[in-house]
Amino acid sequence: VEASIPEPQREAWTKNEFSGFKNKDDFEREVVRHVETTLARSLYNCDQSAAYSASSLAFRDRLIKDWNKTQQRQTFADQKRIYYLSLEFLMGRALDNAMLNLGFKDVAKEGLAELGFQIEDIIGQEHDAALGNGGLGRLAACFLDSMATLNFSAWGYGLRYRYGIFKQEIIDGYQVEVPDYWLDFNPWEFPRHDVTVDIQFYGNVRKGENENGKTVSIWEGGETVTAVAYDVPTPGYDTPSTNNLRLWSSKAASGEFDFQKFNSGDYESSVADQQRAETISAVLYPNDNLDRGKELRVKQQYFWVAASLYDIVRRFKKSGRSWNEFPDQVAIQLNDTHPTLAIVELQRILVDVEGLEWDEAWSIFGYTNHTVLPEALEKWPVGLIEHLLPRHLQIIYDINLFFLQSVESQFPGDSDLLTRVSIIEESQPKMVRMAYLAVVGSHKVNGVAELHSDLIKTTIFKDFVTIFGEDKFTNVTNGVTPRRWLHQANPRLSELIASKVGGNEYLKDLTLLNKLELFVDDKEFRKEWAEIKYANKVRLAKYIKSTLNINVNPAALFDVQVKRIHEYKRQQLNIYGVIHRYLTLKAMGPEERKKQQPRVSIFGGKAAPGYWMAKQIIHLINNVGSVVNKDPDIGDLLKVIFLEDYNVSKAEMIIPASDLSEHISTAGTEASGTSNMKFVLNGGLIIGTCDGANIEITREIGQENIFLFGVLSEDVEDLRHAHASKEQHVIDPALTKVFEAIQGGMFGNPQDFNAMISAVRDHGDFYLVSDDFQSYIDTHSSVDEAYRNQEEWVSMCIRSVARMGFFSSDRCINEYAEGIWNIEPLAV
Ligand code: CJB
Repeated sequence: VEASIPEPQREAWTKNEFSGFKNKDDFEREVVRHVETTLARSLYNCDQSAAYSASSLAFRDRLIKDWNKTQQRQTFADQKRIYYLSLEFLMGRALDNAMLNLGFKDVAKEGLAELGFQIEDIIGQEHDAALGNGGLGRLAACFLDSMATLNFSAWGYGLRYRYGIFKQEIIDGYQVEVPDYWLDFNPWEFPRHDVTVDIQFYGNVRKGENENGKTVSIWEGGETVTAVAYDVPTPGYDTPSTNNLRLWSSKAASGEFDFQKFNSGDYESSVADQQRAETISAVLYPNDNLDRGKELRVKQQYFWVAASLYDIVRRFKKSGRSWNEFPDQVAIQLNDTHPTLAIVELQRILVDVEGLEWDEAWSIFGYTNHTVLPEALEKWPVGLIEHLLPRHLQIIYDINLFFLQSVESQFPGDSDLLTRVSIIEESQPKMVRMAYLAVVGSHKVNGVAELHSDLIKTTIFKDFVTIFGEDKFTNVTNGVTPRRWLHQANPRLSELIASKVGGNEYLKDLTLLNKLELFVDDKEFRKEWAEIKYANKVRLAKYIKSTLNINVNPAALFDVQVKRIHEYKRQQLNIYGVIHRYLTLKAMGPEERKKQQPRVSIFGGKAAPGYWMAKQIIHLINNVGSVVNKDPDIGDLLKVIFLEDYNVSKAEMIIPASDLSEHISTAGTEASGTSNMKFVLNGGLIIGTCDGANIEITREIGQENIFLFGVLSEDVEDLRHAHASKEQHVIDPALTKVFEAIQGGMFGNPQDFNAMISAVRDHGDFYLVSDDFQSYIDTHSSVDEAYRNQEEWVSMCIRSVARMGFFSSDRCINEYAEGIWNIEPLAV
């Protein structure tokens, strides 16, 4: 407000307002201008990378205009805002997305062609923004797209990691991690060096008076690190709404760069202080579904949460409202437990800084749980929190005390219950249970698919359902944005669909896909559909040829499993199934072999660097590939491919090329899965277990259109017990043959795979690989048979796509808005 231009001078502004390009000629002019001025190059040295940079800058100019207008509109409307706190945003590439959401891809295509470039090459220059591990981070990115598209006043808050998820290289069949330094040139962020927050760590707490003479806790001393805001505009589709993703970067606080040391010649240690501050936002922890309890991680969490809350409170206070209106203006969604300290930090701000009463507890927070795996549930040692955030530990104790008192009055004398639900685990050392803190401090807790939301109520949060009642716990089944995962990833299919369902409107109302049912029996339509799938497979085959020098036949059935490598996701089951297929083919005579369905088994995904078993799985897949792919008896009948460095932009190429995808987690372990939705939306079928969103996908598309197998989640406990009680687990005979082949050295040094086999044979087969093996391979035989009837297969695919309307992330966001955030969209 202070710096706003006085009325008389405003005309000079409005008449000179920059409006960005509106047509091809404008676009070309902007690209040339950026090449010549921003990049200081010319037509004599403009390579693809420069053309990418200049195109991105031209689009960025437009985006930031829309961004500014959106922010002004939101400030003016002064309605409730939603803040989505996520430690991961797996955005992928931005240029293609900006072109499509703004509706200027055709303009850019023609313009670039006239300037001498092919648009695909230019799009391909962009480095993915890979600030996430997997499903959780990509979900946050889909949600940003939906929130902008639906015109919600929404901000994302995250960390600006200098290094995103590592780049994976495969060397001699092993995963090698290489740092992903992605910030060299990033046109999509706006540094806001004027938007900073000083964040405190360590120090101690004493009682003292605040400005109004009230006795409060005062946290002082320790060290200070500065958070600097970087803003990333996130455009909606076919709307001028462009929301903000604010990412915090850490740097030494200005007072911290020790001029004393600097001047006295101790330059090194002064720079070391600076580097220590920068370390906080330096690297994304590369674990998926695993908590490693590292001190730097909790520092990251507090740094990000404290900066974000400061920002949120600052914005709220600017509106001049009184505190009791805070819950009408602010909703905060906690993406997993990573931001749970926000609950504690808000309490500190209100009580210690603002001098409000403890009991003014507000229903600001919603908490989304993404996993029931015990190894993924965050716990921090009490001693660590006490050292790092002494005041916060006191507040956690107070929250726990009030909570336990209310439990005691509700269930007098039940000391077991008190022990079970206490936010502090009385272990050695004592731990803070972050999920419990999140449940106690939120007004709604949701799971991400029906089965998962039921499971959290009957397992990890059972006692909390007894205490708080059913209503606090709810379900919001995940979804994906059809803009990126159909329109952008599969433009030809998107166009074909649009031609049948009344244009591109379906990208904003995915239920319109149901109109496709009318064309299931249309021969011409089916033919076009099949041609598009084939073309997508040809493209992937070329990519495989160019990166791995392996020829795969695009007419073969492409069977894909791409996701993080994890025992619970069971890539081991898949590769054992592949070995079984190989042994079966080898045992056949040439005539019989000829009758078999050719297959390409495609794997991709990263293992956490410290997850040894996951790395062995990658190694086995590669070793199997190197034997099978050069076996002359086998030829095109089976190829085994491991695609290096799976990420969002590769997903956009791989998913549209799949005939069959694998979602085969042990029942009850995969909270939802979201790639299952993307694969079906792109006209592929699923082989899967009764787990996560597979169950709801089945309900929507019909069980005749999905290949389900395996034990049910309600039987998993009993089976595990049964295994544990036996000396030696009796293994499925077909799987035994597979193990014999591995141990006979067919796929390299058998020692390398002892642990994998032993997990099944000697350690209780926790993931039930043997229990599910026979039904898995039988179901694959059904897939082969179904694929032989191409007409019917394509019909199944079309029918499935027609019934996928439910799985748009727009539907999710509307459910959150209505059931959790209590917020309305802002009319444009
Ligand atoms: N998820 O990606 C992660 N990381 C975690 O640490 C915990 C869960 C995944 O979240 C997705 C989005 O909700 C789910 O679809 C997926 O099943 C789950 O594993």
